[in-house]
Amino acid sequence: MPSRKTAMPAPARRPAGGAAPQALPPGTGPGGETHQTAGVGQPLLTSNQGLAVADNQNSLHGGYRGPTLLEDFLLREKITHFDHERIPERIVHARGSAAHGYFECLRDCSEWTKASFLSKAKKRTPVFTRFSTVAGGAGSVDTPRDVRGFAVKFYTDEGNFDLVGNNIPVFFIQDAIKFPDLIHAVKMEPDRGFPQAASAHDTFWDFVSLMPESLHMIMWAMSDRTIPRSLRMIDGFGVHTFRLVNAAGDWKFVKFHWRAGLGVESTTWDEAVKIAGADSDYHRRDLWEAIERGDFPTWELGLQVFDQATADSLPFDVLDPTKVIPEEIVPIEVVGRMVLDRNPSNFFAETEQVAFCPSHMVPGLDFSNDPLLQGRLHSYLDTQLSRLGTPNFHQLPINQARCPVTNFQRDGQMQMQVPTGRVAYEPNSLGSRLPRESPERGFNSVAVEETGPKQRLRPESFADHYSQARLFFRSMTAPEQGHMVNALAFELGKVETGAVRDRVLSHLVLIDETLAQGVADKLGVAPGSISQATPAREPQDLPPSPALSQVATRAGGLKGRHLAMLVAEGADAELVNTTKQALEKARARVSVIAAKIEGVQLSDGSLLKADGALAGSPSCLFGAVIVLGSEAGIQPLLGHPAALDFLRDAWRHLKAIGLDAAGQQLAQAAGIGNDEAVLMLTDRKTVAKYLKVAAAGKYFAREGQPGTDA
Ligand code: HDE
Repeated sequence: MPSRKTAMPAPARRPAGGAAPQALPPGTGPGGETHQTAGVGQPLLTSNQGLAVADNQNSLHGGYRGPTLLEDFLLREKITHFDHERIPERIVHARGSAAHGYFECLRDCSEWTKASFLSKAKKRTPVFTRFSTVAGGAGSVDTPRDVRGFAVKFYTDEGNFDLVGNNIPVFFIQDAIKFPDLIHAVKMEPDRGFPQAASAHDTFWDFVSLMPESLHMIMWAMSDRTIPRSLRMIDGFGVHTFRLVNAAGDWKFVKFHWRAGLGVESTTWDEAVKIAGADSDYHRRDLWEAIERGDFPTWELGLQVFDQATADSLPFDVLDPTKVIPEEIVPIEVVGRMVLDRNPSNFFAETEQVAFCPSHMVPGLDFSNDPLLQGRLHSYLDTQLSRLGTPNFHQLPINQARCPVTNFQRDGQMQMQVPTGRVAYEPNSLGSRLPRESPERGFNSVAVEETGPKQRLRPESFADHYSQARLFFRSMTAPEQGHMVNALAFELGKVETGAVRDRVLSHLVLIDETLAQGVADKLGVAPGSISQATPAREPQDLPPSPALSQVATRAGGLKGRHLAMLVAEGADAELVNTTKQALEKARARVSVIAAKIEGVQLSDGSLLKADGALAGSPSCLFGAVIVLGSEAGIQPLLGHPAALDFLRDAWRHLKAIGLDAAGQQLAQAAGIGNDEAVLMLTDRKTVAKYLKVAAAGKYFAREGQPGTDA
């Protein structure tokens, strides 16, 4: 039973002006709020010292309407805790969303590695995976054009292994010493504090135009990979070359790949921009809701394993993180899968406090000499000290290893354990059952030989900055190439300094003439006026790698996709139900959108509840759309800007559009065109046809038609 109480024993308030106190209505606080007190068996609200709190509504005042007293230790404890609720956000990858799950090994990998989590089929290892954007702050939107972080903490029975990767297999720079410069260039410009979460500004393009090693990554960044539809629809990559080591001590090189079970899917640029306004938490919400409804996202873990001889035969250096090894050269072996099946219980305690470090390693894996990786081995431990404030960050529940942690490290801020005994050093002879090193089971670095002078240099083998940028561009399908041209033109169109734009063009022309010309046209740069940069090494034509194209490799299907049915009053009940059932059978998620959130009445008089009101549910939020209504019911929507934009945007964003006769009236009013992805829905058969078209994803053949982005 809620019990209400007033703030003061004397239920009276003296209005300003000194008039007589007025009685408060019984059961309300002075602000009219209601609150509960503890009933039998209910937990008590306490202070952080366990003291039961009698009144959580009012601070302690000296006298009736008097000042708040310094004595109010409960007020001070609560406010002080609140004042310190934030910890420094990550300097990069501040905006993130995460989930728990497991990694399941699918095959015995002991020929390559002794890592226990890869030792036998069906072995499961718990994981916590955090996805992120790079440039924006923690409160920034989910859908800027940006690389996505893809960090997986494996809680293995031999200690934690963190695979801290991205959704793009290469990186902007080759040496860790350039990272602060890269990040300063892409973040908000320091004098003005904008733009937030955007690379489309002078300092970023100034930097990259002076650093041609970034060009391959720029090609990826300007592709559709950086505007994903969902975090469930991104691939992940370890980026660097690592090593696998087996029980005999033999090692091979390895590159890690995560492949999204749903395939890779992206929005268009205009869609991403509109989503940012319609739902700035779009990706976070999508991941959370999918897991809540049991639609667990999955990824395959693939390995590209190769030896030194293969590495030596490649026309680039495998230690250079700006290069991929095409799968056509070294195939990807699938060795496991990851399933994310549980949302965090507390965003701060888990998603915010999780501390990833590429230096968190397990026996059976080892680093390579990639100079970017080597720098990361320092940076992450250091940053955790600054963010979490103590070398004991590993004791936070989300960071704790799931195997025993026993050593002689002691004390420090926020020590949460109570170590016992007098021995806190090693070697020792005074205790029993104390932890001891193990040459057999412990982590051993591969004893590779290193020789040569100590010097600051970039190896000659890192000098080709254009060939793989070209390889990437030429491996894309025509629509993907078009999107890259548009993206570059958009970004450079935001650059104020002409010399920076020209310098970027001077690199693009070395990558591919049509790319450079396409961008130049959109910028209004006269043909023939593009100068050419001088490459450190002449680019080569490498064989294209169709596996790099997300369009060419799209598997199709509606599973896990979110579709919208905009339903107007009086829509045919049978058609609505048939369509909804067919979509659900295809394992899509369907949201009913109506002009009013309470829903609509269908032709048979039944009430169809809406999942979203039209005003807050623009079509950019969905993968494909349907509009159903009736002659009378559609009328109010024909002049409704949100309804017209619903279809105009669905058309512009290349979506499959299903319409009944009323829907067609709306389409006409919206002025959208007609093509093979705009389908008339009348019955089960036409619905089945629509499903097939929608399952194919975006209808790129529409691009260039009026109302779409050319
Ligand atoms: Fe990171 N990076 N990074 N990075 N990075 C951080 O660590 C850094 C790099 C990546 O969800 C920071 O805990 C340096 C490559 C992800 O918590 C910081 C260099 C790749 C995440 C840091 C790189 C990444 C981070 C910031 C160049 C892909 C988010 C907060 C040598 C392989 C992890 C933190 C999460 C986070 C430094 C380059 C991926 C500052 C110095 C390459 C996914 O330590």
